[in-house]
Amino acid sequence: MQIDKETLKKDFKRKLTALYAENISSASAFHKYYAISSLVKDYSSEKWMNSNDNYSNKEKKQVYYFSMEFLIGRLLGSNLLNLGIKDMCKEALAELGIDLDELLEVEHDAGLGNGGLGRLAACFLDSMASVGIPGHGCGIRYDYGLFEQKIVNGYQVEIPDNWLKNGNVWEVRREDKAVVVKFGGEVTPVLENDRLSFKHENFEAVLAVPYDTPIIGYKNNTVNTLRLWSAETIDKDFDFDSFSKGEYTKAVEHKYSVQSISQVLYPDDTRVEGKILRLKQQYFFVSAGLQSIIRTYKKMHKPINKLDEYIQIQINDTHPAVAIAELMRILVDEEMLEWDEAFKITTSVMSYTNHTILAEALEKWPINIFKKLLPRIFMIINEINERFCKEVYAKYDDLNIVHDMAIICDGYVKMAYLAIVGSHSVNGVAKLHTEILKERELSKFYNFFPQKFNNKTNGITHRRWLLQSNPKLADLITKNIGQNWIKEPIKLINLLSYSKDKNFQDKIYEVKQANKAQFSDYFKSKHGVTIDPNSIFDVQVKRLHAYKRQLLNVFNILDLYYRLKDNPSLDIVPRTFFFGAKAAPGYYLAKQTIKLINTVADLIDNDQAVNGKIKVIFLENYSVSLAEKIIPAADVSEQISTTTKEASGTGNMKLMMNGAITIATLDGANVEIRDQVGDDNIVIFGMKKDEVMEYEKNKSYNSTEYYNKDPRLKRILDSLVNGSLGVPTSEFSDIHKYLLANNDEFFVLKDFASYIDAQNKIDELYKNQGKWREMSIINIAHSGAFSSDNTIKKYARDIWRIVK
Ligand code: 26V
Repeated sequence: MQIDKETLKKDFKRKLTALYAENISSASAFHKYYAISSLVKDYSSEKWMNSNDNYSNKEKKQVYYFSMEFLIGRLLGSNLLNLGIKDMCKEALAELGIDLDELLEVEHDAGLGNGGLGRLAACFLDSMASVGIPGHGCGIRYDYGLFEQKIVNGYQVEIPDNWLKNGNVWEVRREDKAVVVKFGGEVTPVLENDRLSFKHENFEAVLAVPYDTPIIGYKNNTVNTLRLWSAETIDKDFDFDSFSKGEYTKAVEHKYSVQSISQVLYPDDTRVEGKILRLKQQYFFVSAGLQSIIRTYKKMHKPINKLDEYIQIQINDTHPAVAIAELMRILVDEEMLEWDEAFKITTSVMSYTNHTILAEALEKWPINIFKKLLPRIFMIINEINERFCKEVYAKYDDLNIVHDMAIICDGYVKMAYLAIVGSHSVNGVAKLHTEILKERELSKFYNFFPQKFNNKTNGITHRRWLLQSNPKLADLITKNIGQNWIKEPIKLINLLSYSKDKNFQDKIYEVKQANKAQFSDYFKSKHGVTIDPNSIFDVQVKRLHAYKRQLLNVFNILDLYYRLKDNPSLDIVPRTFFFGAKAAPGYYLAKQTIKLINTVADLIDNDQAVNGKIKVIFLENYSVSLAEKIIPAADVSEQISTTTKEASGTGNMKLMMNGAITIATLDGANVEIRDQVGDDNIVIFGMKKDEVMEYEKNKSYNSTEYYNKDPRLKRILDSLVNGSLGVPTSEFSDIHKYLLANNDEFFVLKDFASYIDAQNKIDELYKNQGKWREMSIINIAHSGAFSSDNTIKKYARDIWRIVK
């Protein structure tokens, strides 16, 4: 279907009337947003249907990305872009007196994720559709996404994110495709015709209702599906049994207990809390997803033992790892396959991505909780474990190794081990991360299954993170190297020949300045605060975690502040330090760090002596849509995690793609960014991998030594507890204690001096604008290597065995 401006205008007016009985002059911005979005969905529907038909007619291999999180953000802008009708739509609406940009701002972010892992899933969906891979998302339709952050008196306050309040125009509820998921109860083995089967009784049955969202590929007619499951009681409102016995409240209680399964996204992305509800969420969507996949597969009338030739499932971290046991259950209990054959098929279908080595994030479930909630699944994992332990023993003849590798051990079910044993592929998300997994965290498994391990460095969709969020830069690029880079982002490399071109350098500067001015205007109108667009925009945006070391950034700011106080004529380029970060609601140290950032911001704001030289801005409620605003305006990208701790990072790639210069440790994908741009075009500091590992092994670090020998550190740390920051002396005593008495787990003090040097280097480089702009161009030129299109093609080829 070819849509032109006149058609769109007519359709839009009709839609507005059909939906709301309104015309343009009376409709609110939200109604106009909803009407245009509904129209965009209509326009994509035929392509969606055709893609589905095409997949089933041609019996194409389907990929399912199983993830607890999909951090989608807004969809109107990206859908218009991918359908190739954005400019036309903007003009058409303008002719009706409507500003498309205003409508884009009305959309509520779909914030169904915590951070990197969830956003990666969203980038992968966009790339699978755009590259033309039949790949779909499977997850949970949370009623509440990641909390909204408010800053009150410098502290984070969490507000529930009721994102569905005004309806979600993009989704289609498919009640006819609902399935039943069973929890609890008892399982008894019964012998039937010489075969053991398992009778499951007294379980709680929950209805899983799918909501489908179209995932539109970039100008290629492909529309894939994101299927999110919502939990409902089977009889909708109440349990009739209880109701008819006069137990009205019990009936209603049951309804709410079932709905709670898909009510809220867990906001903690590091520390595992053994919450039963989270395990319930995991099994809920995994079981629903698998049941619907198998049902569709069986409609093709293919033999069940060929499942792996048609279905591939990627499990995003260990959260969906119960999928391995659930598929075994379906194959053995329902499809009557023998164990060995079922296991071969299961491992051939499943693959697992690891996203962290932080010990506290490795999921393990207490056996008693697990067994009670998922009795049959537990039996299956037990069987997988026993067989695996036998193999390990046969190979090494060493019970200690068996103990270290057992899936069920010391009272826990270890999800990462299940994921490895039950998959044919285990991948890390950056070269360094994969090496660490192989060498240290999972070395025993690597020795046992070397062929399973591989690296897939993360990526980002350049459509959202450049084309859509930074149109000025995208236009400038196209003007100079043509538009091939849009379909083939690796072609951005052609910008290299312009890196020393004075004229192009000036243009790059103009674009950056325009983006900075635009951000400053936005911020002024929203918060009433003035930001100097001529200052360096120094940006650290990511979740708040000790290992990401926002504290190190704050310490540099305090040091700079003291230097300016001591020497008012210190010659530095004015700088605005931006932080955007949500802390997990129960993560005290992270929340105190937010208070510290805001305290330092106030201290600086209230000091005439440094006004106009430095400023600190805490960006409240950092989210996908806010990222799309700040990243195009950034000059400096802060990627300062303790080396070995950040599995990859993806913000680093987004900022690079938008021309920011990275200040970084050689951690995660920063290493690969350095390899791309070369040492001269990135500023590296801090401890290296081997050094960190050495200190950790020997436990030889002593943070107090650094406090004692560096007067700058002494001054900063003392200021936390001597009242000089303008807050009571007790306010930051726990941060102080964490760094000194508790020995600074992430080496903030150790890396401080080298970080200050690196920051001074940034200042020097910025003063040399010719050099700075050249660096910026070189970074943009190499950023095509980090397009998630490339990443996803590698998953398709190496893991899913799809030839493209
Ligand atoms: C872990 C947990 C632990 C249990 C409680 C809930 C919860 C929720 C999420 C997670 C996952 C944490 C892992 C994670 O987000 N890793 C990040 O993945 C990014 C994409 O691969 C990567 O760029 C980041 O470096 C990595 O920290």
